[in-house]
Amino acid sequence: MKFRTLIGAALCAAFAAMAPAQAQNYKSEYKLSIVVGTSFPWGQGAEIWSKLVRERTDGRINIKVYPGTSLVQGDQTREFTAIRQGVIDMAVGSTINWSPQVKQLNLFSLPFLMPDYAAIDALVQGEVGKEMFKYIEKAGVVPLAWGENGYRQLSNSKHEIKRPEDMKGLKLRVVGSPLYIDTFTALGANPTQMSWADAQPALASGAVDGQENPLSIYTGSKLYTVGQKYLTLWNYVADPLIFVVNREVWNSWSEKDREIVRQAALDAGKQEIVIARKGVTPEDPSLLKEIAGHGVTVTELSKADHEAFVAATKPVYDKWKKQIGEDLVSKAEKAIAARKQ
Ligand code: X2X
Repeated sequence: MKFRTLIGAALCAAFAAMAPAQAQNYKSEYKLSIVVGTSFPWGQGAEIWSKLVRERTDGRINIKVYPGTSLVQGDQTREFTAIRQGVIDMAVGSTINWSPQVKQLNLFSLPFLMPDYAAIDALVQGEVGKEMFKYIEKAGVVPLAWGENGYRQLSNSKHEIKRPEDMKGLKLRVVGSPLYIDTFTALGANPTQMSWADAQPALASGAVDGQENPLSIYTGSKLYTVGQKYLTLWNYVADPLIFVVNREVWNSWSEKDREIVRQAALDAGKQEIVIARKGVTPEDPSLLKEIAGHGVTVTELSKADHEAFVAATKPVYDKWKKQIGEDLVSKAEKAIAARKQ
């Protein structure tokens, strides 16, 4: 009895000695960056990840979500560099925003590459997704799981868009990859690149006529209240999200905690994709009904009109296929052709 107590006391002392050592390596708070707010599917994914990690590590890893890319003053194209440098510890980020640093991520922005959700899944959940993670690792950041922002649809304040001709001269805000400038220039529009933080006041003041974003962002930001009354559903690109951690932070965690954070990212990503697709699929168009209820003209393309957009952007696709890497793009095309529908 006495011997057992002694051993017990010794063990307690040993653990007590270890605990502060671990606590010293761990920060009291890990900063997680996202572009939009926590009410959006994207933000909910970040919150789910944080919550799962806190619960499963008994509070050892405490994540705080920073919306609005506030850790880089809203400049979302600098987010990836800030993660690499440790200004940001973790993020759930868009492939578009990180494409200036990881050029292969432009794959998802190739116009009309992914015709349906099965095509997105075939890429991110397959070999292409694995290869993409290697490029991100190589760029100095630890990728863990995929999520989804969604199919990006076109809105504007001027008139209905059915054909490329309808885009002529429209001043459109686009995200920070030169591929978007090329795509919208090819369509005859007048694209201008700005952060999402700057885009919202620019839309409200009429400094720009339109923008492109997933419907969850269009409705979540109430863009119909700033004159964005024409919405074209053209599914021209979709941006996946990626759950990542700064490499030094990753290395500072115990093996067990890394596994917890990875599994929590996979679980949160899976849940986030379900949330992101809610109301915007052919099976469940409830969000579209809500949008139309705000007096928005919602336009779906006929097959011929769709083909006109594909043809107008084909030179951009071909140019960027080379820049992204022909092998990678060909692999993606094959994965999509072979997808289960
Ligand atoms: O800036 C955008 O349009 C947004 C919010 O969708 C991204 O961060 C890619």
